[in-house]
Amino acid sequence: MSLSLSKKIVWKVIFVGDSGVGKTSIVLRSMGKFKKNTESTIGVDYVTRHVSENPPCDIQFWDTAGQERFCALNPMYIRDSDIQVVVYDISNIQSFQNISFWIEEIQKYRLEPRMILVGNKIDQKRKIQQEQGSDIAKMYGMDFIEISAMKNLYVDELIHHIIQLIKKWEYIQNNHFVSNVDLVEKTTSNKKREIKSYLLYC
Ligand SMILES: Nc1nc2c(ncn2[C@@H]2O[C@H](COP(=O)(O)OP(=O)(O)OP(=O)(O)O)[C@@H](O)[C@H]2O)c(=O)[nH]1
Ligand SMILES: [Mg+2]
Repeated sequence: MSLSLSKKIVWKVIFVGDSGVGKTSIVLRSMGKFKKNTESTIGVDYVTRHVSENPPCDIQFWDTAGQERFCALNPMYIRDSDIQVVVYDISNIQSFQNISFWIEEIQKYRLEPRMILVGNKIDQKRKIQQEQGSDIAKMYGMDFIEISAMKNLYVDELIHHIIQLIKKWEYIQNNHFVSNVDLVEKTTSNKKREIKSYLLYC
């Protein structure tokens, strides 16, 4: 086994969106947890998830504040991020209307962003149709998925998709990993087909 196979890389995934859309809840779910009464996030926090697939890496999920008064730090973390997840609440029209604000913030601070649009709270009465989310995602060239952090619906698919994106980049950046990545791609190809059916646009 070559030395570089044990190389550990940290990837940064940032979650942005209006206050109350469920960013903290999604980040907690990514670690297999859920808290019914989350406090509004002040500043920025992160959790780290270790991925053991070859090559192993750590993924940091950065949870930002949606409240305007706590947003001052967000640009610094957007600039430093590899993947940007924009979250809205499918039962909250305002949070959907504000998507463009969050996307523009990302575009302001991150050259060549890699953005994913997430409609959360699909367990709630819908005010935003799936096609509306998918149209916006298409317009900005984003991937799109609808989930429920509370009911744990499709959160695994979102996280799996993020991991696959990162693996693809590792493949491009470290082409000496070709054979290992091929292996991962092959073993996950069935799962990837499943995910495609949840990801409405990629
Ligand atoms: N019904 C439902 N409620 C959810 C879901 N996800 C989160 N919530 C609830 O929505 C509320 C806000 O969730 P948070 O995760 O704190 O929202 P946030 O985006 O982190 O908010 P800020 O930190 O203020 O930016 C909490 O009461 C959560 O329990 C979901 O999928 N469905
Ligand atoms: Mg929060």
